[in-house]
Amino acid sequence: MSRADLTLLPEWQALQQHCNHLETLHLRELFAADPKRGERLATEAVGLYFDYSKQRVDDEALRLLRALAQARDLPGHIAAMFRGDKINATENRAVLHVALRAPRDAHILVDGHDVVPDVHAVLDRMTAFADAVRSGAWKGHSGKPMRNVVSIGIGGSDLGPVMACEALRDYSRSDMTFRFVSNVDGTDFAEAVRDLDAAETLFIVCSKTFTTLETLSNAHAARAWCVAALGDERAVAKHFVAVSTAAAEVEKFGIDTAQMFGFWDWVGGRYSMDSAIGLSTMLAIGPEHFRAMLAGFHAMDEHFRSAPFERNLPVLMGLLGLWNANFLGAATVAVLPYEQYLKRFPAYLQQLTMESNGKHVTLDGAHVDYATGPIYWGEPGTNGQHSFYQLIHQGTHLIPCDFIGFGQPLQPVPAQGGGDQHDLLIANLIAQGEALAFGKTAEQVRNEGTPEALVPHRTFEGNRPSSTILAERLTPFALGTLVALYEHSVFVQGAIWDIDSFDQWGVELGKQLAKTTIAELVAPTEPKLAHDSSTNALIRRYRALRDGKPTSERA
Ligand code: G6Q
Repeated sequence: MSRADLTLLPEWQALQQHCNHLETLHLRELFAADPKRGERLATEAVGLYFDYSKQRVDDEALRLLRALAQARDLPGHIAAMFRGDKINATENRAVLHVALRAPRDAHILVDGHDVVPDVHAVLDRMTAFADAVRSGAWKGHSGKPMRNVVSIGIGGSDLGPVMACEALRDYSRSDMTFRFVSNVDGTDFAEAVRDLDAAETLFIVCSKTFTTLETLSNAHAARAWCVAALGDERAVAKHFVAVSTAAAEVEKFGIDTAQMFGFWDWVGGRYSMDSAIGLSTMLAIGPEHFRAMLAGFHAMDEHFRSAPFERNLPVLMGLLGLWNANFLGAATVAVLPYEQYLKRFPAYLQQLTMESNGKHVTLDGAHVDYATGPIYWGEPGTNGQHSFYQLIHQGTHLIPCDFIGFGQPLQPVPAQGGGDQHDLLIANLIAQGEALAFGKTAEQVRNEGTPEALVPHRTFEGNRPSSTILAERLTPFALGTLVALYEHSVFVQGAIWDIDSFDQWGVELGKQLAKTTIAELVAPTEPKLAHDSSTNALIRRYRALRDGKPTSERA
C-alpha cells in the first residue's frame, strides 16, 4: 500500500465509522455518562495542564487515533527527526530545531558531524554580545551605548522574535526600545525609526538566505538612515549585526562576518526563534531568561520523545486536531490566549502551522484525498468575545478552540469589589469553554421567560469542541514549553498526513513572482504586457495612479 492511501487504512476506516456513531452524541451526553470525564481526559506535563475533555471524542476514538499514529509509524518519524535524518525530503535537509535547545553535553549528528557544540558556540557568542550591549560596553560610532534595537527580518526571521519579545516584555529591559521591521511597505521602517536616535540604535538584520527582497530593502534603508544621521559610512560597523546562514551574502551587503551570528540549513525559518534569529529576544530579556526559554523548549522535546502516547501532549494535541479536521470536518482552529502578553501568539502560530502543513501532496508527490493543515487564527480573550465569538457559538461552521490561560497574572490589578482583574479574565476563559460545550437548550431559554419568537435566537446548540491549556505563570520557560507543544503537534499531523511539513514552496513562489512584476512597474514607459487581462489592467492602473494621470488616461 502506498503511503498516500491513508484513508484506506483499517484504522482510518474504523475512525470514520466511529465518528458516525459519535456524531449522534452531544458533549452533554458524554459528560453525563462519565462524571469523571473532566479529570480523566486531561493530562499534565512540564508545567502545562491540558484539558481535552471538551473535545468530541471518547476512549474508543482516542484509542483508534493512537492506533492510526502507530500505523503511520509516528514513533519512527519522531526518532528520525531527533536522529537528524533528512526528513525535509524536498529540500534534502535534516530538521533539527530540537538541537537548538539541546544541553551542552548532548550529541546530535548531521552527516556525521556533532552539531551541539556549534549551537553552544553561537549561543555563547550571542551571550557575550548581549552582555556587552546591555551593560553599555558596546558603544555606537559616536561613543554612545545602544538604547534601541531594531530587528529587520520577515516571516520565520521575524514572527518568532516579535511574538517572544511581546510575550516576555515583563522580563525585558524597560530602559531599552525594541522594534521590528518586516514589511517592504516603507511605512514599516519609517514608523519604526521615526523617534529613534541613530547614535543609540543597533540594527539586527535577520535573514537565513540574506537574499529576501523585503529584508534587504529594509536593511539598505536602515543603512542609509544610519549613515545619513551619523555622517560616516564607518558607522555601519558599530550599528549593524547580521544573523544568517549565508556569510558571503552578508559580506556583500557590507556587514563584517565577525559581526554575524550563524545558524544552519537544518533550522527551518519558522522553527528558528531559538537560534541566533532570537538575538533580539536575548537582548531584551537577557541571556539567562533566554536560556530558561530554551530549557522550556527542551523539556517539551524530551516529553514528546519519551512520554507514552496516552499522555503525550503534542501527540494528543496533534491527533485531536486531525480528528477535528479529517473526521468532524473542521476547516479552522481558533487560538485564544487569555493573556495579553500572548497577543502575537496566534500570528506566530499561523505561520508555524499553515506554512508547515498547508500542503496538498504526499512526500512522494501523490495528491492527497483528505484535508491537511487547518486554518489557524485568533485573538486574545476577552477581546474576541466581543467580536467573532458569536460565530463560534451560533454560526454554521465548526470551529474548535484552544484556550490558553495562566494561574498567576504578571500585572496584578485589583478588581472592583475584591480579587484581581485576572480572576475576571480567567472566569471568562472557563465560562466560554463551558458554554461552547454545553450550550443552552430551548427549554432552558423558555424557562428564563423568553418570548417564544426569540427562543431559537437565544438557544445555543453547544457541542462545540475546545481544549484548555493552563500553566502557572507566563515565564520564559513556560513560553518555551508552549511553543514546542505546537511545533511538535504540527509534526505529528504532518507525519500522519505524509506531507513535508518543513518545506515552503508557496513562499518561494511569492519571492519569484514579484521580481517580474516590479520591472514592469518601474519601466519608464509602459512595457509590453503579456499577462492575463486582469493583471495587465492592474499594472496599467497602478502606473497611472502612481503617476497621478487624469482619470481619462487610466486603463
Ligand atoms: C519560514 C519560511 C519563510 C522565511 C522568510 C524569510 O519557514 O521559509 O517565512 O523565514 O521568507 O527568509 P529569510 O530568512 O531567508 O530572509
